[in-house]
Amino acid sequence: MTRSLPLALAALAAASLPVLALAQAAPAPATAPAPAAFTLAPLPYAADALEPVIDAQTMTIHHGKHHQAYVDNLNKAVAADPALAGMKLEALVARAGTLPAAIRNNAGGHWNHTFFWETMAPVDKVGAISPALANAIDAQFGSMDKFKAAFKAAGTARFGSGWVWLIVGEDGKLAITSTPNQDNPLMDVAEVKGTPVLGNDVWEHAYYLKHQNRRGDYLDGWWQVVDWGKVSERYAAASS
Ligand code: MN3
Repeated sequence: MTRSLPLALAALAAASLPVLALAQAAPAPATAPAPAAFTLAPLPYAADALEPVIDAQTMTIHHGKHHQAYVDNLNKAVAADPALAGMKLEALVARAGTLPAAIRNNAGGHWNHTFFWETMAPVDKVGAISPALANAIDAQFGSMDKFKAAFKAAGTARFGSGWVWLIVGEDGKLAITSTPNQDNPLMDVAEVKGTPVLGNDVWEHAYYLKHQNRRGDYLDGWWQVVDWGKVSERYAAASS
């Protein structure tokens, strides 16, 4: 006697066999390879648009080689661990300390550089700072000049490679902080956590072709291409 399909399924379930096995018995449809989880967005301006503050060759190598490598290596690291499939970049960054170093470094590298490109604009296109952010900087640091001096001090004091940040801390106040390598203040491992509103890359690859060892010169000139309009938008979102 031939059993009906529902009965056969019930028998399979009763035997604790995975019902999925039935579906897998059918020929799998031909599918294209899954698209890479993460992709490199084009620069939001031409590679020479930040000249003379950041030279075109530095921009081209920094975006097309360094940032591309973080994206490629992040995709490889995620593909090697099925538990991470489909996770958003922000989720990987938030739990970086619990994940392999390849994820921490390359997810951080991808997030940080995307944030960095969007922090800047050509000198004649940077937006104005909002009164709310200008007032908060004055209240926290004394003045814009004092803030810039403290930001430069944190950037030059970072030993080796890393980043210097202006964040809205967990107390809602502005703070300057610095992270090593490709860590950032959103990571569970950050010494000082918060929401970045401004960040500068102090890896040598960000400035060496133009400034060689003079990181301070790079940090001084960089203010000319900081898009305070964008930074103010982030501040409004982080402090609302
Ligand atoms: Mn970099």
